[in-house]
Amino acid sequence: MIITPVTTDSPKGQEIVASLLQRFQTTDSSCQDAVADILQAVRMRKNAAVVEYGRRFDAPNLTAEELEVSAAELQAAYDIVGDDFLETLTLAIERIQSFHEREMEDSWLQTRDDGTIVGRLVRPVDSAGLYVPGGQGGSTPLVSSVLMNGIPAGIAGVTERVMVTPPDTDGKVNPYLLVAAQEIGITRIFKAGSAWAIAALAYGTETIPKVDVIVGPGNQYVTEAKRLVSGMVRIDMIAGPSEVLIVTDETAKVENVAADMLAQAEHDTLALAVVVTTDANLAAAIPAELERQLATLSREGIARTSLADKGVILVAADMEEAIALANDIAIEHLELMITDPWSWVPHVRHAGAIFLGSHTPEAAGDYLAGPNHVLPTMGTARFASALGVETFLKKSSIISYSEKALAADSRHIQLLANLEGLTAHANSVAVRTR
Ligand code: HSO
Ligand code: ZN
Repeated sequence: MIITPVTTDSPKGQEIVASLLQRFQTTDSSCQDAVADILQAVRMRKNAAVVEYGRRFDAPNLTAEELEVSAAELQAAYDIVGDDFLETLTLAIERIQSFHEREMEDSWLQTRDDGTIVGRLVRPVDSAGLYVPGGQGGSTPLVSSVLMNGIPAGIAGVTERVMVTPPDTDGKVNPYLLVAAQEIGITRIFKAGSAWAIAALAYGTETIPKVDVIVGPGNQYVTEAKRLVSGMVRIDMIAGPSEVLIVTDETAKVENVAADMLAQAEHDTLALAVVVTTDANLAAAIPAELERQLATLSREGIARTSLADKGVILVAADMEEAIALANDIAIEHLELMITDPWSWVPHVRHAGAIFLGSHTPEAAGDYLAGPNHVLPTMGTARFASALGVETFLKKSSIISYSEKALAADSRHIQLLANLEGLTAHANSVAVRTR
C-alpha cells in the first residue's frame, strides 16, 4: 500500500505527528558551501561569472551580450503562445490584480491638539527582482508564479521590475513565461538561473540591476542563495517544499481527496500531502484510489515517490482533534472538505491559505482564484503570511513638532536623555526651549 492509514492515538500515528511538527529544514552544508562560492564569484567578477555558470549548467553558448532577452525575442514569443493561452492569462491577471489591489496600504497622518503631527509614509521599493524556474530538469515553467510574484510588485508601484530565469540549452527562454511577464509590465528579463541569478540581483552586474527585493520560487540552491543575501536585500520567504493538509469527514468523496493529494505530490518528490479524517472508512479507501489515479498522471514517478516517502493519512477521533492538529502543523495549504466548513474557519489559527468545501481544489487557488499562491511552508504559517503588495512596500515615519509642543515635551525628553547619559540629546532640546 502506498500509504498506510493510522489513527492519531497509535504509537505510529504519534510518531508521524511528531515528525510533522518538526519539519523545518535548512539546506545541507555542501549546498551552503557551493552557494557561498557562487555568491562570492558573482560579487567579484559580475557578468563574467554569471555567464560562466550559465554556460556550464544551462546554455553552452551564452554570452554577456545575450544575457538580456532582446526585444525581438520578447515579440516572437507572442507568435508561439496562441489565443487560448492569452485569454486564460488575461482572466488570471484580472483576478489576481483585483484581489491584490485591496492589499495596498495608505499613508496616514495624525495631528495632535498641540500641533504635533506624526504619521506614516508608505513607499514602494525602487526595484524588485523576480526569480522564475525555467522548466528544465524536472521543474515546470511556472507561468502562474510570474503572475503571483510580479502583479503585487506592480500594484505596490515598484518602477523597476526585472525577471531572471535560466535559459534552455539553446539559450532560449520559455515563450509562455515571456508573454506572461510582458502582460504584467515586466520587459527586462535576464537569462540567468540558480544561485548566480540571485547573486546578480543582490549585488548587481554590468547588465543585471541590483534590486531591493528578491522574490520567487526555486530549488535548494536558489533558496540558499536567497537566505544568504537576505538582510542585504529583502526576500519574500525561505520556501520549503509545497504542502497540503486535507481535513475531511464522511461527506468527502475519495476521488477528490486522492486527486488533491496527487496535485500536491506531483510538484516534487519532497512535496507533502497529509490527510486528517474523522472517517476510518474513507481513510481505508484512499490508497487504492491514489493508485488508480496515479496511473493516469504525466508526473506519476514524482508523485509516487513523494506520496510513498512523505504521504500521511491520519484518522482523528473527531473534528475538534482534526482542526487542533491542523493548527499545530500550521500547513501551507489547508483544505476543509467537511460539512459546513465555514463554521470551522474561526477555529483555524495557523494556515497559509484555507480552501473551503468540496468544490475548492487547491489548484483553483494556485492559478485563478486571486489570492497569492506564494505561501509560508514548513510550519512558518505560525508567524508568516502570503506574499503580497506589502512585500514590496516600506514605510517612513513622519514626525513634526510645533514650538509649543516641543516646549511641553522638553522636560520628559531631557529626563530620558540624561538617564541614558546622552547629554547632547538633552541639549538639542534645551537649546530650543530655553
Ligand atoms: N502549489 C504551488 C503553486 C503552484 N502550483 C504553481 C502550480 N503552479 C505553491 O503554492
Ligand atoms: Zn500547486
